Order: sequence, then structure tokens, then C-alpha cells
Amino acid sequence: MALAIGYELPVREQSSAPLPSVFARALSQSFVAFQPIVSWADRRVFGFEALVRSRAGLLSGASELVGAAESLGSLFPLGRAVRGAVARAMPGAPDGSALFVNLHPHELLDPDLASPDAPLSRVAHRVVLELTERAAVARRAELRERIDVLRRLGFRVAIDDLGAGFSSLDLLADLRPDFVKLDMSLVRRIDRDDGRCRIVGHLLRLAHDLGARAVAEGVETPGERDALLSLGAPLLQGYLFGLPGPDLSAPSW
Ligand code: G
Ligand code: MN
Repeated sequence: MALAIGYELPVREQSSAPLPSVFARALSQSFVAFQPIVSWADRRVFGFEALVRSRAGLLSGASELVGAAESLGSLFPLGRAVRGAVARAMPGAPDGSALFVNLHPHELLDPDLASPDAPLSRVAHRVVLELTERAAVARRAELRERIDVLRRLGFRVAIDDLGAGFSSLDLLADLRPDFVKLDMSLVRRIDRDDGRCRIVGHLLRLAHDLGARAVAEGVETPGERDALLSLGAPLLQGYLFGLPGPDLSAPSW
């Protein structure tokens, strides 16, 4: 989820240890949690989003880990740890399900990502790489080129957080992703908000017209779920269906 205007940044946990050693510790205790993405119409698990976490007390959440990795220039080791963990978990995933993996744009420069021998590349056809524009490190042409290489390896691509400000419509035009993920700020209270309802309706048609499948994120209530279903949203994710957890198992319907 992206930060909306007016949202207060959480106060960073303080530590007297230098950031590199705090980060190294957090990385060594990192793991991946999985949150189900469901096709509600047929009560089926479509896939899971992999979300990095750490058992270390400091830098335990994804945004803290990624923030520290950004400032230390350590995005490659963090991304490799996540991709390795996802590859190891893949054999336990339900047949045919996809695993969605968040990618920081800078990771597109990591040769390991596009290496056919990397653990995740071997299961690329089961993986959807989620992208935002949070940090524009690569020029657009370069970004497209690198994504084309990944697609040739079999990876599919999603634009994450659409509607949150970080993911713009021109990225949608340029990348022609396989999936778009509608940000939870558009989903929240959609059952009681005509404006959100219309915007999401149009975004679903736009995604469909461009050949992308939409995933609505952050669904928390049956009311939000039912409003999304009546708008024709095929794939849903959120606390209503499952919290991020250690298991790749179906939610109880
Ligand atoms: O930016 P991205 O969409 O990848 O972020 C996913 C984040 O949203 C994760 O940290 C996850 O824990 C959180 N999340 C997942 N489902 C819900 C939900 O239903 N409500 C809220 N508030 N957060 C959620
Ligand atoms: Mn995501």
C-alpha cells in the first residue's frame, strides 16, 4: 500500500547500533509471508503475494527492510533472499497457483534476476513480478527492455498499487502488464462511496481493454467484496480472505 497525503509516517524504531549491522541481522532473519489472492466466484485460490518480513525486532516489516536496503545500497541481496525463499516455497504451492513477488525497480538492474539459472527463473511461468514506479532508476526504454528479457524467461508482470500515485497510466501503456493491482485506497469503503465505485468500474474496463487481469487489494469487509464482485472484479486479496502467513494453503471459505 502506498502512503496517502496526510498519512503520518510511523516513527522509526530507534537503535544505537549502526544501520549496516541492524540490516545484516534483519536480513539474516528474514522470511517471506504469503497472502492468498482468490477467485471468489469459484472459491478458488488463484495465487499468493509474497511479502518479506524479518524476525529481528528492528526492521521487521517490508517497508522498513526495503527503506534500509535502499539507503545502504543493499537492494540486490534483499531481493535475492526474497526470490530464493519464494523459489524454495514453490513446490508447496497449490497446483497451478501463481506466486506474486514485489520487485523494487532498482532490482531490474540485478543480473541475478534475469539469469536463467537463478532459482526463481526455473519456475518463472508460475511467477508474477509486481512493479511500481517508486524509484525511477532506469529510463523507461531500459525498463521495458529488461522486462522483455524477463518475459522471455516466462515471468508475467503486474503493475502494483494502481491508483495510489506511484503507478501511473503511462506505465500501463508502456508495459502492457498481464495484471494490474488496484490499490487498497480505492477499495476501502467502496460499498459506500459512489466515486470509488465509478473509478474502480472504469479501471476494471481499462484493464480488460488492455488485456490485463485486475486484482483488487486490501479487501477487508463482505460489503467491499460484494461491491467489487458486482463491478466484475475477478480476483480479490485482503484480510477478509487471509492475512499474510507462513502457509501456502487455501483460505476457509
Ligand atoms: O504495496 P503492496 O500492495 O505490495 O502492499 C501490500 C501490503 O498490504 C502488505 O504489507 C500487506 O500486509 C498489506 N495488506 C494486505 N491486505 C490488506 C488488507 O486487507 N488491509 C490492509 N490495511 N492492509 C493489507
Ligand atoms: Mn504488492
